[in-house]
Amino acid sequence: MTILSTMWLMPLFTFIYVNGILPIEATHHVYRNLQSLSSDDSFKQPYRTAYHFQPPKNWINDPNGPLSYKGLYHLFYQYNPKGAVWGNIVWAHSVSTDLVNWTPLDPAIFPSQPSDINGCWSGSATILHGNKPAILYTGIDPMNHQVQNIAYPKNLSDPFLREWIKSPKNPLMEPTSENKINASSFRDPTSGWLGKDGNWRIIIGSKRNTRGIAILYKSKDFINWIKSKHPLHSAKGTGMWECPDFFPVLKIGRFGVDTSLNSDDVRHVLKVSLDDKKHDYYLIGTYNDEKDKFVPDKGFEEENIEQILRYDYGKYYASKTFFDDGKNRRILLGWVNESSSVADDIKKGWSGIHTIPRTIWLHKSGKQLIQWPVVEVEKLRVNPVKWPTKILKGGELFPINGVTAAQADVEISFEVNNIREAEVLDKWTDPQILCSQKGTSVKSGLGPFGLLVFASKGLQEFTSVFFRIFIYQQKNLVLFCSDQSRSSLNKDNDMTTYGTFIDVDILHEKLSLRSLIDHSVVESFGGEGKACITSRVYPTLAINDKALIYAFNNGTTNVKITRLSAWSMKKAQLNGNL
Ligand code: DQQ
Repeated sequence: MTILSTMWLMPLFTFIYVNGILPIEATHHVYRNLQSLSSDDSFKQPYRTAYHFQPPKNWINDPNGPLSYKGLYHLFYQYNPKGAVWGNIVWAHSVSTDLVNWTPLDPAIFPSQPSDINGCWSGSATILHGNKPAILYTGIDPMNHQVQNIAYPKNLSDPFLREWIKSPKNPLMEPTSENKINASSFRDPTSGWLGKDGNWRIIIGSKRNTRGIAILYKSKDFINWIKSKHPLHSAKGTGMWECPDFFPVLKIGRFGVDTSLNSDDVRHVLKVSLDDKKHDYYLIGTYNDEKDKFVPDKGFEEENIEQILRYDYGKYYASKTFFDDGKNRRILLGWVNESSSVADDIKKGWSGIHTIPRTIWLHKSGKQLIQWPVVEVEKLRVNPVKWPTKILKGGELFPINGVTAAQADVEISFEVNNIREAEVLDKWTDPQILCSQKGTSVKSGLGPFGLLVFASKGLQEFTSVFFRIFIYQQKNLVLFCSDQSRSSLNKDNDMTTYGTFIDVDILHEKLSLRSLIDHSVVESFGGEGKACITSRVYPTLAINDKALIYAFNNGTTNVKITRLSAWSMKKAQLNGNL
């Protein structure tokens, strides 16, 4: 039996009563009795990641305030210093020179003044004039109201930015009866951007009834903030907008740009983490900085939610970008929650990892973003394995030998010729449902073909990441899936199959897949970064050197592997691996 089924389970949006005063609306499951429970030290640790970010123990969630300063990357993150479930939240802090190897520092921001005494929740960093970083974050006050605070580095000549001091003017923004902001739905300030009028702007996530809102504030000095009459954007029926992010992307090219840039050369991206769906959705559109309005090309109100773009179609939430001015790129960081039971998280003593930081840019079509693991992660690659071009006949399965299969980076590309063999799809179906209905075992004309990872010798366990080609309305439609349904003999895990359609023209392009495999995570990039799916899996047999990887084709028609490159991955320095 899992703790999920015990009396400690409280529903999402739980109202907890602190000191008998007012409730906190929590966005995470709240298990009061487990918040300070230490782990079972005898538990073997097959699921700790070797190169995906995680601290040595305890719970983590959202990446906060990423920034680059004096040659160092700073990552802050929501952290429970006392246990493996959400609670006691502080801003933990790590630094890196390459976004791959991380050194831990002491927590940067923790409850210390009335305006954050009940918690230091998510927020963002902004580099102010004179290269001075500032952090805006949500504090939970003694009334359990969500308010916005500022903190500055104590010593700007310390590149580690170890100590942060809070303004005595906190809170800078708070819900009042005049501004009619909902005190339990007012959180996660973005990085600031400068308008042409010289004023800073930020947005803060909120909701009114079920309308999700990006509340806009403006300021001349980053201290005194005035709420704008109109939000930057809002959409009915979307619920609470957590961790909004708003930034420009160049119309052409891969370089990132400063968050304040607005010109004819850029489009703008608004990302919101929908609390009701627990997914990160993004809209591409135009930002008019005179009217302070963002108009998406395709918005939540015009489209079905399944047709709104997501950063990742797997387990992924509360992401945030920052502009890396040293390398002129925009970097995206995201939180990947566990898919194991709370009882198992308590046993292993930790919960939550981050994805490999991804560089993002606008695809030349202007219709979607492209994401690719930062190039620095390739420093971990060793012992390359390469295949010559290979035909993969229907029903064939080839082991990819020579790599440490539980800790690997695999790139594979397929060429598909007999397009007319593809299955006809009569009506549009939610791709995630299509992936789980058809899974890995249902054969079709073209597909499934792809990779089996974390496979045990007898295939009692495997996770498959694959493509399946359909003909829909006389055109090819490519389905990209990550099927966890056979990933573990331990059935206490969430084994939901994930999937999305992917915009690849298979008549003229190869169909590529890259998977970053790391003990309990498979982070996959389809179509050269057009779609990402991150899965958490907990095999019981296919662990460490017992894990295998295969290329497979379970369709009836041959496909050609035009490229297979695989590497074992070295361990990164992750705050002291256990
Ligand atoms: N996590 C934080 C909130 C945010 C949520 C609390 C998103 O600030 O809205 O840990 O995961």
